[in-house]
Parts: sequence; structure tokens; C-alpha cells
Amino acid sequence: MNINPNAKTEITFEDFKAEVLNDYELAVTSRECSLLGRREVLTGKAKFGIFGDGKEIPQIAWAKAFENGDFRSGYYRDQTFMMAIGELTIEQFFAGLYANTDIKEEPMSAGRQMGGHFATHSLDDNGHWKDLTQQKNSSADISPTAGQMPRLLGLAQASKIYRQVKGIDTTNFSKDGNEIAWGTIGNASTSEGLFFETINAAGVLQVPMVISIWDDEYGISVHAKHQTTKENISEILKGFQRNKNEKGYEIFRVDGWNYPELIDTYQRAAQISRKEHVPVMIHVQQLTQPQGHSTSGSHERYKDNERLAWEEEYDCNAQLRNWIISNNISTDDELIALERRIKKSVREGKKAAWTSFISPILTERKNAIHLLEQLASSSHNGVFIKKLINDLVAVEEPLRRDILSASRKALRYVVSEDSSEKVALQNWINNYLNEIQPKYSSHLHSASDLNALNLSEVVPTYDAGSKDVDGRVVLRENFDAIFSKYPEALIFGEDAGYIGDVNQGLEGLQEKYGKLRVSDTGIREATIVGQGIGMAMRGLRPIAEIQYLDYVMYALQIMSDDLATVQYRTKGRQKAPLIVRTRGHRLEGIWHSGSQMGGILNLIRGIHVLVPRDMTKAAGFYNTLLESDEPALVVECLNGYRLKEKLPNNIGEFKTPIGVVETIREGEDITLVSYGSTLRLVEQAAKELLEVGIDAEIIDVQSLLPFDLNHDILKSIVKTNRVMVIDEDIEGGASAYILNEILNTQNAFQYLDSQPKTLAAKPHRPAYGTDGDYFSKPSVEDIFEAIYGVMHELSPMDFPKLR
Ligand SMILES: Cc1ncc(C[n+]2csc(CCOP(=O)(O)OP(=O)(O)O)c2C)c(N)n1
Ligand SMILES: [Mg+2]
Repeated sequence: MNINPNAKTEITFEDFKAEVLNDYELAVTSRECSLLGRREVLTGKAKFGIFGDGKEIPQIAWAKAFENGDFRSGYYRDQTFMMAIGELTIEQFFAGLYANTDIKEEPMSAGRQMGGHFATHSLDDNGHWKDLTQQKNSSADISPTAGQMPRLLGLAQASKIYRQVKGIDTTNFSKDGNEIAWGTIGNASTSEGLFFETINAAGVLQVPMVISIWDDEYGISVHAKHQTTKENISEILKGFQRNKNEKGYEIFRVDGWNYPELIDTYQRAAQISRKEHVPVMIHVQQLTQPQGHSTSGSHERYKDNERLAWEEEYDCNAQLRNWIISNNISTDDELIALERRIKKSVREGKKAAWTSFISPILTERKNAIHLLEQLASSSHNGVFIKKLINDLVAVEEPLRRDILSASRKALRYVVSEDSSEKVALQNWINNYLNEIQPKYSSHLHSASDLNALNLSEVVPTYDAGSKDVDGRVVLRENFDAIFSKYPEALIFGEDAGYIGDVNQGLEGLQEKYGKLRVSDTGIREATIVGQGIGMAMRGLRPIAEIQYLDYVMYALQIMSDDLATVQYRTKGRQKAPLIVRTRGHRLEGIWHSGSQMGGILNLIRGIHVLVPRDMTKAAGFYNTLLESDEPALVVECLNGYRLKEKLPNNIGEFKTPIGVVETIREGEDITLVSYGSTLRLVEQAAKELLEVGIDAEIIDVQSLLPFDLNHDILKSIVKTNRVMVIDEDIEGGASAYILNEILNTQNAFQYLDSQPKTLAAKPHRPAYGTDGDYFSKPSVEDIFEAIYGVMHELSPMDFPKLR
């Protein structure tokens, strides 16, 4: 047994003892936090608790191998690790439990995530990169099990890019690609597809990723026999083990209570991964859950006495304690004294965290009560207001909800009274809401100066000699300009490398920029996006290509849960400015022509959703996005790559603005709102409508999220007094979203003389072939007749019934 915890340097026995005792102190401190944390939930001070008890010792071993610049992508059991790297104090642990909204007190998420979801700050207060090579980094956790895996792949791949691609400014991000991305996952969560997809991809890519599997045999109440073939994840993944001839993984197995072996294992894992850029898997077995899964239940319900007794004996902290005594590092009495001290300091830390959580709220309550009392004494309904005050005062641990609820209700009692006290309360409520609401709602998007909406349009320019080219050539020329302008930009996806994407928008670029910057990937959409998220979090500018819009579905969960929430869940302390490029809409058949835009729009708030009508617009969006620090999904028109467009002469420079619509045809009678491939049909219908005397105005939305920030659609409706939204999603999908924006955000209803309408596709998936398209999606005739129908309703004499 190697009992030297720090294999890299020679240390004295005294130093060694001190380090071991330090580790024990940390393990017990973390445990004490878990125990007290559970009590705080059960007594009602906190809502929910999920803790790292039973996983302390492997995390301490791991922390010893974790260096500045490294990244973690883990899950809710890792509190001990976070404490060990100096990124989580006792006070901060409890601040998380109480949901303190002050980022200084609760640096993980400013109270937005439940406790146990960890993050470090990659960005300063202005949203600009800090020097990530000088700190220990943790990407922000998410709750969906295995959701941390796709991002882990990208965090690891960034090291490979920084080591091998020349010309990138690595100052804040990497020292020769020596950083490891460390993942953690529970044994049961390895059943998820995302786990297997990531494991395979990391083996293919050969990236410095070390994944620890914390194996406690359970996933909540469900035993390993229902989770994992042979009940053993490292056993079934043996085929990934590298050998002399084939690249793969280095796989370790270690017992989670064996302190010296854990330290040794983590040192060896780090050595291999950091130097050789080889992925490593550490299966940490025989772990326990002393308090069961979470505060929502008790494990006595599903573990038998034998298992419970075993868990007590093999509790990793208890095992370390025994080991310390049997190796004469300390005595039982000394450890008892240490444990007492720890209990006290955790209690004190908890108290301090509670005080800092509750103090501002108590002050806010005091202010509200003062105003309410004044209102009560000046109002005819004073008795009722008094009751509200008494109830509010009686709340022992008030929340902001209690304060606002009482204050807002009080206004109802004085609705027909006029008094300065009423005005004072009204003002206070309005100011309070203005001040407090951002604590819960800010940073859905970047709040930095690099927010995409700060960038203005640069129009494409042409001269007499500008050539007509296929749309895909405009894109290719623009990507070429992007890769030469931004050494940190890279693109990857299925068929994106060697052949230059299925529509040749990247033709020849792999040859020019190398296999790491323009690359083919396996068929694995979720981890293509995850790769992008991880790399973007480390300062690169990835463009993740999903071959068709229909297959975004495979990546939608990770876009929704991870990418869309990065800024929000860290209150602007992390970012992932990833561009997801895809192509979609009208082609042929159920899975090559879908337009599930409504689903996408509803699921990825926090990501810009852009639907350029041609490749020049698309190229302009890429140029805008690369100057910003925000994530976006760009949907190119699948049937537009061979259509002719003029090649601008300011390629790489022109920018399509985000959140700005474009009027592509002016008219007087009705406003037609559409986007993407459907626009060409709408334009055709408008031409034909003119022949019967209907003059339609056409607006290209271009940017679904954000939507028409200047309210230009409203301006058009003020003129035409009629509106129809046309797209190829299903009814109730994106067209309903657009109509909601027009009616509820832009308040256009007051200018409408006809019923606002939507025209969308049939509710089934689009059938194959030209007729399949005609009978599934709005055709030119459908559009013509729908608009004609609106005019018929208005003036049946001028527009007699068609059929
Ligand atoms: C996708 C998803 N499904 C279900 C859950 C609910 N859930 C939370 S933790 C958990 C069990 C995870 O077990 P394991 O991976 O072994 O980790 P452990 O808690 O045992 O450390 C489940 C089912 C979730 N968070 N995400
Ligand atoms: Mg488990």
C-alpha cells in the first residue's frame, strides 16, 4: 500500500501526518454539513437537500490531482471536492441550501439552483473572461442525470485544440493543453444514453478526460441489478481499455473507502491523461449514502439491514478514521476533540449563513410594515390592513413572497381611497419589484457589452462585377473568411470535414484549416452540441453542425437544459457562446423536411433562434454571432444552397442584425409575416394576389428569438389593419408564438380590422415527394386562398367566393 499522498514531492512524516489530518478534517466538515443540511430541510429552513455524504474520501483524493486550469463537469455529490479545491466554504454551502440570491454569498448560482449544484466563476463582474489557467474551474452543474457528460467532452477537447492548433491566443485558457476535464457521475446515471455516447466519443477523440463513477450500488431506490448489465459498469466497458495497438481508455477500479489507494489512483490517472491526452475512467466502488438519496425519503425503505450495516462499516470517513489510528497518525481522543471542534465550526458557519440570508429580508419586511402601518392608520379599512400586518409580523422566517403578498393585498383595501400613504406603498411595491425581480430573472442572455443585440447591421455590398453564385458558395467564402479571421473558430459535425458538409458549404476548408478545425464527427448529435458547449466555455468559438433540423431533436435536451441556461444558472458568471448550425424545412419525407420550430422556441429560451431566408443572410448572422458572446441556433434553408445569390464583396464583414425583421415587399391591404423557405411561396402568392387586386406587405421575421425588437410588424399593421402569419410548422407551433408576440407584446389587436390568422402545416409529419409536400404544408394556392378569404370576408362583393 502506497501511503504517500503526494507522489510528486518528497515530504517528511510530519508533513504527511498534517496532510492526512487536514484531509480528515475536511471529510468530517463536509459530512457535518450534510448532516446539518438535512436537518435544515426537515425543520423547514430550506426546501430540499441532496448531499455528498458517503463520497468524501475519493473527492479529496481527486482534488489532490486537480490543477489550476483544470475543469470539472460533475453532479450533486461533489461538495467535498469543491471544499477541497477551496471553492466552497461552510457558509457558502448553507447559503446554497437557503437559496441566498446574493452571488457574493452564494457563488454557485446566486440561489437559482438547489444546493449541490456547483460552479466557479469564469467571468468577471462585466462578463469578461478571467484567467482560467490561474484558477480551479467547475462548469455549472445541471440536474438531469448524465447531462454533465456531453459538455465534459468539449471541456476535454479544448485542451487538445489548445495544444495542437497553432495561432490561438491561449493566454486566459490553456498552458499547452495541459488541462484535464474531470467528470463525475453516479453509478445509476451511467444507464443514460448520454453517458455511453460521451464515453465512445472521448475514446475516438482521445481527449484528456478523467471520468469518475461514484458507485454506491443505488440510483435513489433502484439497485444496480436493474441499472447495469452484470451490475458493474467498468466490467462491461472493458472493451474500451487501450492496448499496445489500439487507442482507447485507461480504466481503473478502486474502493471508495481506501484512502491511500484512491490517492495513488488519482495521481496515476492525472499523469496519463494530462501528458498523453488519453481518456481515463475511474470506477470508484463500494461507496455509501449514510443519509440515503436526498431529503425526500429515507433509505431504510429499500435497503435491508445487512446492507445498512455494511454501509456503516464501510463508510469512507469511518474507514479513514480507522486507518489514521491504526497507522499511528493520531489517536481516538485527538480525533474526538477534532470532531467536536468541527461540529462547532459547522454550526457557526450555518448560523452565519442564515443571518446573512435572512437579514436583508428582515429589513425589507420592516420597511414594508412601516408603510403598511401608516396606511392602516389613514384608511377606512385599517382593521383589515392591521390583520395583514399581524400575519406578516408573525412569520418567523419571512420570505419575500410573504412581504409582497401582504403589501399587494393591502392595496386592494384602499382601491377607492386617495392618500399619500397609499402612494408611498404603491411606489415602494413598484421599486421593490424592480429591485428584486432581477435577482430571479436576470442573465437569461449575456449582460456584457458583447451581447449580440449591441451589434448593428453591416449590409452586404456589391459592385458591377459581383457574380451570381450558388448560395452555398456565399457560405463557403464567408466561412473561409471566418476561419482566417478567428483562429479560435472551429466547425465540426457529421460530414462537415472531408467533404465539406452535405451541401458543400465548407468545401475545401478542411484542407486549408486542418482536421482539428474543420472536422468530421460520429453520428451523435447530443455530444456534438456538448463538444461545442465545453469548448465555448473554455474560450474557443465552436460551430457545432447538426446535419438536419429534424435531428436537432437528439440534441434538444442538452441545448435546453445546458446551453440555454449557462448564463442564467450562473447569474452571468459562465458563458458558452456556441453557434449551432443546421439546415431544414422543405425537402422530402417525414424526417428530412420537418419544421418543429414551436417545440424549439419553447425549449431553448436563452439561445437566439435565427431563420435566415438565404445564405447571405445566414452568413451575416454568423459574422454577427462571432463578434458577440451569445449562443445561437441558425437554421439555413435546405432548399437554398443551389439557388443563385450575388456574391458580396465585403465577405466576412457584413452582419445581419439579430431581432430585426425585414420588409421584403411593401403593400397596403394585409401584412404577411413569415420566415425561411416559406417566404418564397408567400412571395409567389403575393404576386398572384396582386392580379386580383390584393396588395400584400411581406415581412421576413429572420430572427424568431429575439422577436422584432423594433415592433416593425406593428407599424405595418397600423397601415394594413390585417395580419396573417404563415409558416410550415404545425398549427399552434411557431405561428402561434409569432401571433402571440404580435398581439400580446406589440398590442396590435387595436389596429386590426380583420381576425388575425395563422396558416401552418397539417398536424402530421410531412409526407414524402412533391405531392407529399403539397398536401402537408401550405402551398402557394393555400396561401393565396387564405389571404383571399380574409379579403372576401371584408368585401364579398369585391372578392366573391372562390370555392
Ligand atoms: C434525467 C433524469 N432522470 C431522473 C432524475 C431524478 N434522479 C435524480 S438523482 C437520481 C438517481 C441517480 O443515481 P446515481 O446516478 O447512482 O447517483 P447517486 O445519487 O446514487 O449518487 C434520479 C433518478 C434526474 N435528475 N434526471
Ligand atoms: Mg448511485
